[in-house]
Formats: sequence, C-alpha cells, structure tokens
Amino acid sequence: MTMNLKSVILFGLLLGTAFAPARAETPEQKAERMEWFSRAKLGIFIHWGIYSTGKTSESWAFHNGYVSLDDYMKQREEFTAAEYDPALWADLIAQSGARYTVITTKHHDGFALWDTKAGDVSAVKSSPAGRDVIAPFAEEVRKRGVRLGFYFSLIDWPREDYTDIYRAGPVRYKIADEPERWQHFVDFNFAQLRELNETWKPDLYWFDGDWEHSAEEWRSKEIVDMLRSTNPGVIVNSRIQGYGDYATPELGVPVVRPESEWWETCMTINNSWGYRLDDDDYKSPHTLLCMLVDCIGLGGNLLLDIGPRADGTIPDEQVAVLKEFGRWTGKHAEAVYDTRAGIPAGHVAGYTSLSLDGKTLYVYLPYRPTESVEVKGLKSRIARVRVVGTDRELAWKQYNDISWSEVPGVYYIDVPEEALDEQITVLALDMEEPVRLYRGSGQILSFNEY
Ligand code: JFZ
Repeated sequence: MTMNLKSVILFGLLLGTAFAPARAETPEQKAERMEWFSRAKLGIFIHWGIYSTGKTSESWAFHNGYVSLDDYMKQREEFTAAEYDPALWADLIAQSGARYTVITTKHHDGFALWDTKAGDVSAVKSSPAGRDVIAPFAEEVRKRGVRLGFYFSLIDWPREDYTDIYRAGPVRYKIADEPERWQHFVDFNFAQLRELNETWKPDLYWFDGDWEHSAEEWRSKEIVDMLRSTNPGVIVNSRIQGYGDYATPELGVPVVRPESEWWETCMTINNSWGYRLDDDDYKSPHTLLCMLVDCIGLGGNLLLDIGPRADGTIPDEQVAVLKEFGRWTGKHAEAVYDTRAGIPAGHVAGYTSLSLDGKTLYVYLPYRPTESVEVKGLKSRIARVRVVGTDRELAWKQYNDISWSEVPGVYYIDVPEEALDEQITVLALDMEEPVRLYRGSGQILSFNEY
C-alpha cells in the first residue's frame, strides 16, 4: 500500500493524539470550573494556629526576630481548642452569606491543623488540642453547602530541610549544594498535600509563600497536576509561581478593574490575620461592606479574614461583623450573587454592578443621599427603579433629554429617608434593554429646537 499525503497526515495526527499529554483545558472548560467562584463574591478566611494565643503575629514574629523560635513554638501549649465548636463556626460562615471559606491548614511555622502522617508538628501530636481540627470543620462546612478552601503555606521555616532566601541570619543551605536535602522537603510538601487532597478533595487551595522559591524549586506544575489528577475541579489561587487560576491583588481593593477575569482581594477584619490581644482596631461593618461591593463592582470576590482564639472561641467583634454581613447579604442577595462587574466610575456617585443579562444596573449607595441620586451617560432607558430587598419603587425624572443629541439626558432618582438601609442602600435600575453607555466628552449643539 502506498501512503499518499493525506494518509501520512492522518497517521501523524493519530500518533500525535496517542502520545500527546493530557489536553490543555479550553477557555470554556475553565469558565465552567470557575463558575461557582465567580458567583460566590464573599468568602471567609480563617487564620488559626499556635499564634492564636494572641501574643504574636502568625509565623512572622520568629522569622523577623521579635521572639525566638523556641518561645514562638511554646505557644502550641496553649492551643487547646477547648471551646472549639465547628458547627457554630460553619453556621456563622454560612449565615454571613459567604459561599466559600478558606482555613489555614498550615502556616509558615509548619504547625499542621490536621492529623498529618507526613510530619511530627501538628494539632494532634504537638498541642493539648490532641485532635484533628480540620476534619470536623470540613464536615460542618460542607453540610451547609459552603465550598471548602485550604490555605497551605509552601514555606515551612522551622524545618531543617527547608531553606529560604530572606532569613535574618546565614542561609541554612543552598539548594544547588544539597539538592537531596531540598528534595526531601519537596517530598514532605507533596506528602502533606496528598493527604489533604485525598482526604477532603477541597474546592480550592490558597497557596502562600511562593515568593521564596521558583516554580521549578517548588515543583509548582507537578503540585497542581498532582492535585488535579484526583480532584479535577479544584481551583488554585495565584500564589504558586504562575500556575494558579485567579489573581490576588495586593494591598486591598484595586482601583481599576483587574485584567484577570477572576480575582479575589483578601482582607483583615482589623489589622491582623490571626487573633491579637492588642489589636482592637476593628473595621466597621460599613467599611467592610463597602469593600465587598467595591469588589463586586470590579468583578471580583472579597475574602474576609477572621482570627479565632487558641481555645476556639471567636471574638464578639468578629461575630458581630459576620452577623451584619449576613443581614445585609440576605436582604440584598439579588444584587450580590448573580451579578457581574458594573459600569466604569463617573456615571453615578456609588459602586455599581450589572445583572447577568445586563438589563439591571445595581447602584450601591454607601452614603445617605440628599434629595436625589444623579445617573448620567445612560443611553438605554430606565423602565423602573426599585429599592433592593424591599417592595418599594422610586420616582425619577430626566433632565436634558434632547432627542437629536447623542448625549443622553441625566436621571435624578428620588431616594427618601425611609428607603435607606442602615449600611448600604441598593437601587435596581431595570432598563428597557441591556445597559448601553455614553462615554464621550460632550457634544457641541449647533441649534436649539425651541
Ligand atoms: C501572607 C502571609 O505571609 C501572611 O502571614 C498571611 O497569611 C497572609 C494572608 O498571606 O502574606 C501576604 C502575602 C502576599 C500578600 C499579602 C499578604 N499580597 O500579595 O498582598
């Protein structure tokens, strides 16, 4: 049989398919995998570990030399989890309106909160808690339909087989000099991750500390491939040297919309990640809700952090914030979950988002308006204005609606005192068609029609 060009190509294609590595995900497949995340909007982050005595910062205290490693690690004697009530934690999280939660399974200090077989430093083996505190949390969270995320520090500073680049003293060792020693550490990280992945198949991993080594050194690609091989839908944050699924903007809520389609801002509830005895500088529910709607309006999520105490109790101030979040997100659910990024700033004094069909413009008012709220540059016409979470409709009027001008008239919506929410009032502007905007800088009118 002679092979013509066609059959050569066909044969080549068949060979290629047989030997090609697992096919890369298409953008549609990724969008499907990210679906729950893009609708979640709010997650609750939990920093819990031996630092939850409140006496030191999480891990950084010994790294930066504020306390010795020994004194820092002694805090494990106070990690009792005596009042730990995972059902209560899960209730508070679910009631806050969060659709996912991310808990520290291990911070940079290496203290594992689950019953790890791969190492000796854990809540089970090295603290009076004497038990796996992740297992019951995972169960209670899932019972309530909340997605489960694991924070995992790639860094493990105290380990002798770990080496880092920023330590105050001499560098422990160079990977190039002792590749087997580093490999031993990498094997340990893999073993721990395999335990977490196989036991709980979490919905999300929140890696941290990637800045100390390259993707090659961490084996980032292999880590993600390993996790996906038995947990294919899992979502991975960005802090794993280039192999993550979404962006984590630094230092708070971004000012302009991030380029990444999926992103999340993590935020402290006061000024600390873990519980601190000396930090009572709590952000108010109003401030934190503004951050939430700011994230929603820019197309991202807010991951709000709480820091329970070493005994498992959650400080009252933190509980109060979660409860107020619950009241507000419950009342305004329509304008929280099934929304996408809003319109650019400048059209209205407030944050905005859009319904998925683009026909409703949500306006979040972080202030009490005087008389009316002005909305300009809307080419599509308003059909109705509602106050979300109530059955109230609002009156509006339009000025300067000149039929032959491409510059649309300006809307003024009456917002009476009685319509206001204690925190953030949300207006729903139902439009006659999907929102279209005028984005110009004005037009010179050459004649008047009157
Ligand atoms: C890391 C940790 O070092 C810290 O202790 C805490 O767990 C926090 C959530 O994550 O610190 C970072 C790292 C990167 C950024 C912020 C805090 N960042 O990119 O904005």
